[in-house]
Amino acid sequence: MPKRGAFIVIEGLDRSGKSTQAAALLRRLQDAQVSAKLIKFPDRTTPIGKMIDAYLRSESELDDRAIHLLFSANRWELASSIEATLRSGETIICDRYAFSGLAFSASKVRPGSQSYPLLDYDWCRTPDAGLPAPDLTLFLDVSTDAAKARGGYGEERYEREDVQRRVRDVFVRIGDQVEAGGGRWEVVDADESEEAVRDVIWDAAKDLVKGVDAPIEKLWD
Ligand code: Z5A
Ligand code: MG
Repeated sequence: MPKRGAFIVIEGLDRSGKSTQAAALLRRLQDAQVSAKLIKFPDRTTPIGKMIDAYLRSESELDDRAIHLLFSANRWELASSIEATLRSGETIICDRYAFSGLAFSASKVRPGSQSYPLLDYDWCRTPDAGLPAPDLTLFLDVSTDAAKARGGYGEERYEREDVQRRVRDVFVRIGDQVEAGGGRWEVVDADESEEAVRDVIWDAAKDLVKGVDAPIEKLWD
């Protein structure tokens, strides 16, 4: 039976270099004649994505549960096309996925509190259960100082130091849970130069992109 494509997710904090590295990995795969495409969440082009975009730019206000479900719906819009692409033998590089959804929502705190969660972690996880599960997630771990020194930090809703710190804590919890469930979660030091990060990512992905024999797993199954 022919192998299917690999599903590779790049996650991380704000300005950790996800989009830069996702594009670099795509170029490298194309140079190596590997059939691959790049997708990104949120996909701000769909009707749901446009609502998300307005929220992130603080042009609209939405209930915290409602925006969480919209982010998830934005992934479900593409779920069957992700599966079809992988089955056709094409590899997918995905710039942010359900783990961002969980990390950003579950790190929200109640007004006036620094630590009391607004939304329950398991409640936040549930809407994405059953989506195609990644074969590999690369978590780009960046320090606040390095992120702040990079362009564009602070322009959107969640780009604040206290928020990013809490988000990182939830990402660590998610990584542990992914690994406990048999998934692959690799932490990459994203304070390093663009080239150094590129090499680490290639090392982690190079065998996988030759094709995958195993069936597509379901997230949080
Ligand atoms: N969000 C959510 O709440 N729920 C969800 O379900 C999902 C997302 C999917 C928008 O995401 C927000 O949505 C995000 C999470 C939330 N909020 N926050 N924070 P987005 O993906 O659209 O955000 P973005 O605008 O693409 O920013 P970003 O992803 O945070 O940036 P990045 O992709 O990680 O970084 P970059 O664009 O590749 O690089 C940033 C700059 O740094 C750029 O000038 C690069 O040239 C430079 N760079 C990159 N790598 C390096 C290294 N290694 N050294 C030095 N400079 C570098
Ligand atoms: Mg990006």
